[in-house]
Amino acid sequence: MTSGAWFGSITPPEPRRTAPGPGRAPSPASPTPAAPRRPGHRNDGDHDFPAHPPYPTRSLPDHSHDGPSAVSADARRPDGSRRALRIGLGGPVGSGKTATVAALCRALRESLSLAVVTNDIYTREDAEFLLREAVLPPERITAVETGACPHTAIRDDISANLEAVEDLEDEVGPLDLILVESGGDNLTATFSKGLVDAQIFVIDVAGGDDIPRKGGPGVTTADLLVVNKTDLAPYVGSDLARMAADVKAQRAELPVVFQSLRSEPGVTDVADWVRDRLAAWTA
Ligand SMILES: Nc1nc2c(ncn2[C@@H]2O[C@H](COP(=O)(O)OP(=O)(O)OP(=O)(O)O)[C@@H](O)[C@H]2O)c(=O)[nH]1
Ligand SMILES: [Mg+2]
Repeated sequence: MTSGAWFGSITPPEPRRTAPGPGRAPSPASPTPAAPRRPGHRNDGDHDFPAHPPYPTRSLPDHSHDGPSAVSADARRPDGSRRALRIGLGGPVGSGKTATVAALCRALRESLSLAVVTNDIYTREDAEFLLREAVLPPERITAVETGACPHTAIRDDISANLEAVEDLEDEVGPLDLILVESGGDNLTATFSKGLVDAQIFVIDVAGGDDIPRKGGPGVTTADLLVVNKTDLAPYVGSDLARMAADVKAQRAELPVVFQSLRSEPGVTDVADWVRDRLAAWTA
């Protein structure tokens, strides 16, 4: 492994974009008149919905890309050298992905050479946060503006993210590890195996202690599930024991970390997991 020095000046590079996105929608000059409500479908607190189930349920196609058709990213660079291990962090909006990335950078930057790609829909907020926090030198942090649903850029058209990780490795030199943070998305969002070698799915206790039970490919199949913000559990009435039992039922032996980044040991368990993955990658 190589070791990485780090410094802190902020000179943000230009963000990359995926295929031309819709851009930020202009604010309407006046509010759009509300569409007339259909009888029996009011959403004004006076619920008079018909008895369930008034609608058919059906399974939609599986977009998790975990099946045999998923491609594996080439582990070698064009010159034959081994490329960096790529780990994706996905999960709902505000669950603590950027905070986890920042904490991982602080925990690993002295012993590893690492870099980060962030994804935001219309901005580069997360990259700017990491730059402000000086978690890595600026040239090791780059942003992708997805301009569309975040899962599109990490699962369906991964070209902008692939270009970002490859450019980082070309420009910064040999890297041990690249963290790719997805924009916040829903429980179905997963990374293409053509983009990352392993994925961490970050949920938090404030999103509801029923989230693990609701499943979805992030919760059930991510290589590591992180249940973040455990410090908030008493304040939002989340039952951590119940969450742990639901996680066990959904993931069997796949690993899970319950963490709070507001107290010790913080990101230590996740950092250890990353080190283990890297050891397996370089073995
Ligand atoms: N109390 C508490 N707050 C946390 C913890 N981790 C993160 N936060 C806070 O939660 C908020 C959202 O964290 P982010 O890291 O920006 O979340 P994110 O998943 O990157 O959000 P998006 O990129 O917008 O989807 C911030 O105010 C963090 O400081 C934690 O363990 N405990
Ligand atoms: Mg973020």
